[in-house]
Amino acid sequence: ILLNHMGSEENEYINEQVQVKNPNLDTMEEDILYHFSLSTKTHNLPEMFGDIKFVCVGGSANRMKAFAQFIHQELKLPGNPGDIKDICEGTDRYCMYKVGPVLSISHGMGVPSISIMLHELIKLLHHAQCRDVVLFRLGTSGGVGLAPGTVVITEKAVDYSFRPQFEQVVLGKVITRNTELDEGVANELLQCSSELQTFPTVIGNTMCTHDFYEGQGRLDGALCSFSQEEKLEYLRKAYEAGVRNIEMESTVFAAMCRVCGLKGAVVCVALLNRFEGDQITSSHDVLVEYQQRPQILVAHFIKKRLGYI
Ligand code: R2B
Ligand code: URA
Repeated sequence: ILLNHMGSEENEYINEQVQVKNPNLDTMEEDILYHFSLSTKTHNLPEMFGDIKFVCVGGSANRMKAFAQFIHQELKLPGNPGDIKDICEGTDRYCMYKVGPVLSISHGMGVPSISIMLHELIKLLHHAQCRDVVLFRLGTSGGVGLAPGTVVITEKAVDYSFRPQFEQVVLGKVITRNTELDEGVANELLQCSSELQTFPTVIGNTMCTHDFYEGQGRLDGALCSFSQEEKLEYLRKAYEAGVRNIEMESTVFAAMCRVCGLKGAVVCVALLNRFEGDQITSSHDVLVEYQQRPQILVAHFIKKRLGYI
């Protein structure tokens, strides 16, 4: 049953088990997680994934492999971080690495790509009977009035008109879901950044768009139908609505976490200040260092939660 008013599927966090909201799954003899190349018949999901407590997702396959190797070092786990194997090697849609209680998965670019991954991830965590899972998106973004390299912890994921909601078309009708993220996890992450004191970090709203160019008000795409002044006016309005960065996955991420009883957080580094320009002009090395910042922050959070610090 699909209910189409906001809040109708809200999870009450009574049972901390990861919840699917689909009665059809109970009657299926096998569930094939096609884009992961995993299935409930061919894989023992509780044995493979039952101990997962932290799931970190991010756009790029290489970056999520690097994160898996980094967290392996940080948690001082036995074995060689270079030997970590891609659990989804049977497909090249997404990659997945497991390091102790941490799962690192790539999701590609944009809402459709991450939402397919999240459907299969949430089913995987459900089939594996995981409990008390925290899900992080570690990403890149365009900053709105922030110095490049600033890390933004998302308070609310908002749409193109700065509303905290995600619209999905289901059977030809629009369903709207709330996109507020877990306040406790966001504050804990901010606390981690003040302990680290290695890069500027803020809490703010994150605008999610369906395009990198026109959708984010860039003047440098193959198409552009607005003026520089119109662009700046839109960014100013976004800033006034509390938006501090722009990316392409946060609303569906937040909406799906909320409905399924997962505590979710979005941590993205700003690669540039969109008031200053549209092109990403920093050197490769600077960009690599920026992209490590959300990883360092979330690794600190995980180490604290596990009692390493
Ligand atoms: C941030 O970076 C990507 C676009 O360059 C997109 O996946 C996002 O959200
Ligand atoms: N990712 C985005 O979606 N936008 C930017 O400006 C930079 C990275």
